[in-house]
Amino acid sequence: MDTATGVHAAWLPPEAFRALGSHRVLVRGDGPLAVTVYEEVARACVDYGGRVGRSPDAEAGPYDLVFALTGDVPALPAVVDVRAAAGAEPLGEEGFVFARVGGVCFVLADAAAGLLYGLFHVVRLGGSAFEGGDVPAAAHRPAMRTRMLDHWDNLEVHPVMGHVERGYAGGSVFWRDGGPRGDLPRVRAYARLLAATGINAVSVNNVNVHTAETHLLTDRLGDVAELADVFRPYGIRLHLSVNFASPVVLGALTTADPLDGEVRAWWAKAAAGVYQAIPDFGGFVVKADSEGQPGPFSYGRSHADGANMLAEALAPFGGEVHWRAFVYNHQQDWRDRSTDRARAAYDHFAPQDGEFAANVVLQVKHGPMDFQTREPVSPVIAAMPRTRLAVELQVTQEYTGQQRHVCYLAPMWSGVLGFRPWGDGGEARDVAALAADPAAGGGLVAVSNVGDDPYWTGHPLAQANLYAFGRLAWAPDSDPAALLDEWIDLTFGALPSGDPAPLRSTLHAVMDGSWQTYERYTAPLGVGFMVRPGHHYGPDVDGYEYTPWGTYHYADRDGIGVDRTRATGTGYTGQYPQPWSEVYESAERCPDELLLFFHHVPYGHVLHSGTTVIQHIYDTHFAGALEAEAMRSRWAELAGGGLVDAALHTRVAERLDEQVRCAQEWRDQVNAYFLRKSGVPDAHGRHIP
Ligand code: GCW
Repeated sequence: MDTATGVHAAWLPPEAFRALGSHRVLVRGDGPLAVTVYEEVARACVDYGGRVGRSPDAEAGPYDLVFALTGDVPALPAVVDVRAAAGAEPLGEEGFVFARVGGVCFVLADAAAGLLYGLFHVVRLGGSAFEGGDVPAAAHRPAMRTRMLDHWDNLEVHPVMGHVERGYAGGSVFWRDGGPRGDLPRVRAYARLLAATGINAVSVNNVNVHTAETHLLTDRLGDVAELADVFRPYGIRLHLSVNFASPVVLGALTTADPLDGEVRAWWAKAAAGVYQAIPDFGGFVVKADSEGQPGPFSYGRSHADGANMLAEALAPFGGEVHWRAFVYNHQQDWRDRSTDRARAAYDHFAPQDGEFAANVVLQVKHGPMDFQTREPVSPVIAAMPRTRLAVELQVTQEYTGQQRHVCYLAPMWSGVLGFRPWGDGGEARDVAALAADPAAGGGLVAVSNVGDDPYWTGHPLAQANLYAFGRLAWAPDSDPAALLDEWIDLTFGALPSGDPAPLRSTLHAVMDGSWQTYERYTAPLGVGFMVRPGHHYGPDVDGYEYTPWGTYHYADRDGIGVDRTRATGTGYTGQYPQPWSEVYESAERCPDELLLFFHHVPYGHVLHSGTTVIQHIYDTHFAGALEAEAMRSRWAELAGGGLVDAALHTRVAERLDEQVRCAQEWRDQVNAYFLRKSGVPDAHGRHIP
């Protein structure tokens, strides 16, 4: 536990700074970010006996590591050719060059943010930064301009959704009892953890903006400014979720019509007020006309009308609108087979491509439904070349075990980011490239999994998801297993035993495949949901089957799945470009893991894997539950070995007990359900209740 905050140090324990803090370090540069770098190094030097200086005077003697801005002639070594390392592209506000020449390491950047990211690069390198021969200068730049975490935090405990909507790590780190929580050291520790992964934007309140939160925009702005002051030294810009009906809710006007002159003037004034309090404010996040939130539809206006009005208010100050594309009919009649929720975002937004202002970012969930364990990539991402798009992921584990189950999500995200909407031919760009595009990209966003829990994330191993998200936003082609190693090295690097190998192999065994294990014991073959309605934890196969939410599996005695084909179904497959529109259309060509998302097939349908759908359901559910047991046994072997802190070990062990129990519940409910529906026995004669 960190002594200043009383919470777990996560991936920045003092030991992670050992190498840095035991050398002679020069930190140049002015402004709050350079001061942050200096303070980080100074603290590490106090801990580990190194020395930090601000000016390269001869008396201070030689340095082992130099942080300097490229314009800083006195500190800049002629030996490092920054421009050659950077190549044709500028380093940018956040990029840096790292090199080692003649035994001295250099972190050089055009702006202080680059020094900050370079600092954490050196921290990740650990002792190896200072060992060996010369390292040629190499440029490091973030792939995504915006790397953002959204909090779904309420100011007070909501009667249904709690303090943090879909939060599984206690209360909010920002708010309590309707006002600021007041624990700024913890907020600072959080900002620091995020900066170390590369995050540069945070939104501090729920996208479902209730009354108290609506006031953050105006009379409660001071509370937001206070948080912005804490995030600023770590290069993180604050964003606010705003209520589209603010002009009405805050009592000033009788309409929130985006084309009304008074409404526009109201927002312009509100934005000016925000920038007066927070000059580097990032912008607004908006959930409009979605799940009951107000929006432009009430006034017969379009999403573009609504978003552009807010964009106009923010534009003079350089702010952006993150307008969410999560729009669908949540009051659907389940009897109506023609409405398909998966179609909704594309149907609403694709026709408006080109209509959004330059400072509007359309924030699109990675899949067409809602953060399920397995979904195809949203077709919206390829459908709007003239709109800036951000891809939204969910670090909080709403549908993936709610931080009671180990579910390392980086492999899933990596698959999303590497998906090529146009296949391998022609314009073979992947999702990451689209989100990162300098002109049309809006970056990568995720819903945070953090709360006021002493381990930040409830499940200590869920910290790895937060870490990996930030790193993937910086470098989307990172290998998820390598990111796990980074996280292990930083978090558990300084083991009392001195040998991280047994812990490392255990963590890989438990975590690497945990997302697929989770998939095996939950909803099969991409069909999704089957969770308990409302809170979304644990199995309930028909829980959403006869509800208005548009989340159905259509299982009957003969088969299961949603027919989303053009030929006989909802036509959703037509929202994809080639080749996927053809691949998904065909039950023969569709990848097994998405078969039931796209097709309704008989239980006897044979998968590419060679087994039938019904046998696949039995096999995966038996296997998934066994894998959960194996994860628990593997973790138990660490007990008492001194490789991890005893309290942390116990916390994980307890959660693994729950994971095993829940996985068995999933196995039994799903298998029993399909045995009863289909009447087809398990080919291996295993017990199905
Ligand atoms: O995943 C769903 C959640 C809602 C959430 C919504 C959204 C904030 O169940 O709780 O609301 O998505 O993304 O807006």
